[in-house]
Amino acid sequence: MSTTVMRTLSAAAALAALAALTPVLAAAPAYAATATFNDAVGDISHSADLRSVSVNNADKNVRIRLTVRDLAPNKGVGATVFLDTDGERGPEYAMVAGLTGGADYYLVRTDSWKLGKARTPMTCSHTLRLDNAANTARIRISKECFEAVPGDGDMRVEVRTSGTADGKSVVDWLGSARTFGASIAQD
Ligand SMILES: [Ca+2]
Ligand SMILES: [Ca+2]
Ligand SMILES: [Ca+2]
Repeated sequence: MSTTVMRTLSAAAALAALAALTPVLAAAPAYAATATFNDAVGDISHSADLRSVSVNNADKNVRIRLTVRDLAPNKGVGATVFLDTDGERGPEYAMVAGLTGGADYYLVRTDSWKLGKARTPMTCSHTLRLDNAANTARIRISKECFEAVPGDGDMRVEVRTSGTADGKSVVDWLGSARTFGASIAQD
């Protein structure tokens, strides 16, 4: 092999190495206006198996996209999205959604991971859209829903999906149960 060819090859190898590095560098900041959190595949054996959660923390709305294994209308999948708006332990709000057919959903204030007590659904602007083919649910919550808190609008999110198998309830938490992901800065 001639010296020229060797040089060309090593330059190409260097470029390939750089190209391989770039996505890693781009994905490095965990603290950004948009963040994606992946959950284990197959940690529950149910259509509700949560795959990923993307959060866009914009000025007027927070948008959360959930991807599960199978969102076909007859699968009986539900989800609860817990929101931390004050940077302190525990959620302040939760959006509870049936991800099936009629897609009933509501947003409540909470001071706990348990939503068992009677709650009054909030009337501020929030929506849920399902894409059965893509197995995604897209949630939008207006920032007007949240009480003004000290800080600059950073948010943390935890998600629990749920379903029923053989008469028993199964749940899948995003990452560790009752643990928020990295804080997401507002745009
Ligand atoms: Ca999962
Ligand atoms: Ca909190
Ligand atoms: Ca999980």
